[in-house]
Amino acid sequence: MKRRLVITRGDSSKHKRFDLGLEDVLIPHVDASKGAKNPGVFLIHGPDEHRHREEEERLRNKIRADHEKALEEAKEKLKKSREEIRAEIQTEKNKVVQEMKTKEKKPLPPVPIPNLIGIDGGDPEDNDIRKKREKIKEMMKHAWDNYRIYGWGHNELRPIARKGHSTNIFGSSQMGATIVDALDTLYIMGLHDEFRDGQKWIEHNLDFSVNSEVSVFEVNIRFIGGLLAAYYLSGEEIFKIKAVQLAEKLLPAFNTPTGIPWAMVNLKSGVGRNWGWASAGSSILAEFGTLHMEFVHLSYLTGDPVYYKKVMHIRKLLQKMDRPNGLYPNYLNPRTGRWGQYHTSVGGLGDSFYEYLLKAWLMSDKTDHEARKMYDDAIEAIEKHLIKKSRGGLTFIGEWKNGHLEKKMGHLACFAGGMFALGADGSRMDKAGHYLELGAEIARTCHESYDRTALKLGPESFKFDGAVEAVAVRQAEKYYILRPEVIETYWYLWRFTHDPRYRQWGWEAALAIEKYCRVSGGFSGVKDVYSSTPTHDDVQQSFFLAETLKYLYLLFSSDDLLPLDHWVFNTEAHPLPVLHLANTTLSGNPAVR
Ligand code: DMJ
Repeated sequence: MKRRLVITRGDSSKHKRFDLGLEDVLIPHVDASKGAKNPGVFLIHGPDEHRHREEEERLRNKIRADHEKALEEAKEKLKKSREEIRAEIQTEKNKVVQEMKTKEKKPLPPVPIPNLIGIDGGDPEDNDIRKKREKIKEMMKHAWDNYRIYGWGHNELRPIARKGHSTNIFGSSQMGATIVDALDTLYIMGLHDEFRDGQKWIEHNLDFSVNSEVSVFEVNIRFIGGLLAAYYLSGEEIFKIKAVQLAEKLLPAFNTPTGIPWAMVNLKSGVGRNWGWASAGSSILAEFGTLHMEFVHLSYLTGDPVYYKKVMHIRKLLQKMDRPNGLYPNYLNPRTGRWGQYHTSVGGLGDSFYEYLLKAWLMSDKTDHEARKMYDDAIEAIEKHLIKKSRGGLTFIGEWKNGHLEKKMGHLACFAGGMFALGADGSRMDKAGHYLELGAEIARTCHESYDRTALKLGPESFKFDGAVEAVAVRQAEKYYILRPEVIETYWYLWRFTHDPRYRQWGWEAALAIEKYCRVSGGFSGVKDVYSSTPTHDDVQQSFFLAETLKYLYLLFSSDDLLPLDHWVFNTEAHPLPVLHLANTTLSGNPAVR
């Protein structure tokens, strides 16, 4: 069936013209009369006590009803014999394989590439800044060259053992994650020989017909994001082709009763499942909520609305759900469409979902008002319930767990400083100044978490508890794995304020990485940032090349390199161009295909 997806500007009534092909998702009716105690109760703050008690009661009843329903389903399942369950799984598998086989193979249509502005250059005028930028480029060379020698084709590098490394997110095959993740950083740094080397490997070796179970989220942000960015920057068709091939392999992950994708999918069989550790078989908000940017670009480049429909379906479903205190819980069951454990965080498990709401709006040339509204609503609830000031005056973002606020902030949550700054312009009731200030406060807190360590590198998470401020308490939280979020926030704040402190803080971090993480075979994470004699974890993460070094390089570049009104960075720092879609189809071609 030929379909046309029309994106219109401004007038929200015209949004009805979107042909999303959405299926109705039934959110179960809750019988509030059934009772018994339930542990997952929320504390609700505010002036109207009575209303809050009612709300609390309603939530209790809902949680109770959800639990009862889940119990019933489990009982039903147990009634079936092992053979019946096996047969059901096999039927599902066959269906997926069949769908994949019969899928029509279409050549990719030529589409006009959006206006690509600022894809190279960025030479700073100041000599000192130029030298710093050169140093970051040298660090990139060191990371890449050692991966090239000791880890080529493997997903990541063990810089001390000098061999390849991988984790379960990449599945069991060698997919060259570091190559794909690093390409655009190489490109903007002008490391063209290295870029071409990577391109050749992708052309000849990157194969997705492997019997390997990968993380849908990770593969999307690192591989599809990385390939799309490399395509836009270089114009080399091979990257687009590979991105689309891989995306097709991810589609079976969406074959769930609700359309909320599984966390993992087997690239060969198409069979999906969720992480065993995720609450009650749930999918994770930051995973299924971090597909939008890449999937919209895939539909744009292929003219095939399938990708767009998948992510818009997720959005529609989320819009229909109840949100306790306006907050999105991190877990959602893809079979039942019900929330799992009520845990909300702006760090791990939640983070990039919020980021992608904002970036969907930015990427649509600020025409996707629905996404902007969801972002504004979400951050208002976050600010009300999760953002607090410590005794010492540091603003932090806590986590909402089982009805109370845990005063703990993850390194991952530090990206939010940049997000608040990026979303300041266009904020509701013109609170731009407020959000820029909030972003700056988060940047200061995260800088403190670095400054209060022996290595001047931040821990994985830090607490605010009495006299403890921005410091990790448990041994298991003291590591630094070359993560980018704090530097990412410095960069956004630098772009919006040009306050020299952000370059200074970024440089402090770069020097600390150089001093404590650099080894002769590359760069390694460290196990305890409070110990002045660091122990290395012997992993050079692919995001170190994709994000940490890219954000540092941009921090010491002039603003005309990848300007933010033309580019939107995905959550793995892969730049994708703003799509000016008004009065055109998603394929970029005004004609119906
Ligand atoms: C990256 O893979 C992405 O930034 C993701 O969104 C979460 N964190 C890692 C790096 O820390």
